[in-house]
Amino acid sequence: MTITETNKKILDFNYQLAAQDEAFPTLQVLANDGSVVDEAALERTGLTDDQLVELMKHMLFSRELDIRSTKLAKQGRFGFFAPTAGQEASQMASAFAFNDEDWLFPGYRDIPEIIMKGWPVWKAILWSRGHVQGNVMTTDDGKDVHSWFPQIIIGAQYVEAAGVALGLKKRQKDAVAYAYTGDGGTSQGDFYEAMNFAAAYQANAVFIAQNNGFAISTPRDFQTAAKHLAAKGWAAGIPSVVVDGNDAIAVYLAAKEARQWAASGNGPVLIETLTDRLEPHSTAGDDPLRYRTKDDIDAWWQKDPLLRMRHFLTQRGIWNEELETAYIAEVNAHIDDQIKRADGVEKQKISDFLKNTLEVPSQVMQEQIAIFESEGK
Ligand SMILES: Cc1ncc(C[n+]2csc(CCOP(=O)(O)OP(=O)(O)O)c2C)c(N)n1
Ligand SMILES: [Mg+2]
Repeated sequence: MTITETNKKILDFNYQLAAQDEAFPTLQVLANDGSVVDEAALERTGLTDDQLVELMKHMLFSRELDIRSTKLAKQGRFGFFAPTAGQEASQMASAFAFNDEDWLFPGYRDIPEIIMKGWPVWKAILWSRGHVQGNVMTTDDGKDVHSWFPQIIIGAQYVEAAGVALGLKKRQKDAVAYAYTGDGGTSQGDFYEAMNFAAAYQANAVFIAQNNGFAISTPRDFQTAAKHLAAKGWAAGIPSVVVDGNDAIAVYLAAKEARQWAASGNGPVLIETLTDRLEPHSTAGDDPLRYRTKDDIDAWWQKDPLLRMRHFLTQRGIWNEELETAYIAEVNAHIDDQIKRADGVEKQKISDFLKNTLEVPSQVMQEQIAIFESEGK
């Protein structure tokens, strides 16, 4: 007698592990040299040449902000900053697929995505310095920016996004909540709870897990035995995709289709972007060479998402060095202007800081506020 094929497969644990690779192949549209590996997928994005250039500019802006922020932080002029170099496709190309009406739930590394929504750079600088004015989510024209503040508590923004996504669903809005976390974030309880909740209510959420291989110094394999972070979405019953996170076109396509799916009332989607953080974890002091090799970092620089996009657009005849140099100069002049603006804002008093911590200050805080105010601080 032989066991049935179905039962054999059920009990074949090696098969189960191997089957996960087949279930989660990597979405890719551009090869590393910028050539198109799937023309039909490129067409499916619906991106015009103007939009492709706009996306390239967003990615370049992000890289320049990263370079300047890192230098300014070393001079003590920018506060906390989490470097973004290497993640421009994962961040900017995904964010590019959402509308102003959609609600962004960023992590601390997702400052550029908020700026893409119209949050001025000077406010981002004040936020990095812990200034209360950096917590005002409006444009310079006074319009609301549909974004929450960069979340420091790993994974917590997923729970917040699930709640807002349910609200959008109940109000029948053509809008979604889109949330970012890292590979480390997918090991948190909040990550699972949020996806489970959002899926149970078929809420309008798009969850993006940026797998950059490390949670500070902890490699991804030490954090979870899951072969694909995307598999965690299947456990919640939601469509989940793995994308080449350094391929801006593939990331955009996945995000655009996920948004369409979620906004149409079909429930959430999880997108895992495979990418790399080319620089230290933050400006607060981190030496990547204590937990990864220079060869590994150098190899990822060869897969820089900007190189790939630059080659692609140049081959298409819509981008060149001259345009890039001019745009970079423009961005840096803007950043200079925004730093001056942030520096010109009146310093926050210690008493103001305490007043802004809790809606109703505790007895002890009230006493502290009175003491600092009496000293003019
Ligand atoms: C709940 C919680 N635990 C621990 C930390 C400390 N911490 C800050 S960043 C970080 C790593 C997060 O890694 P990942 O989610 O992969 O994001 P990445 O920094 O790589 O973008 C940790 C553990 C925190 N901020 N919040
Ligand atoms: Mg990470």
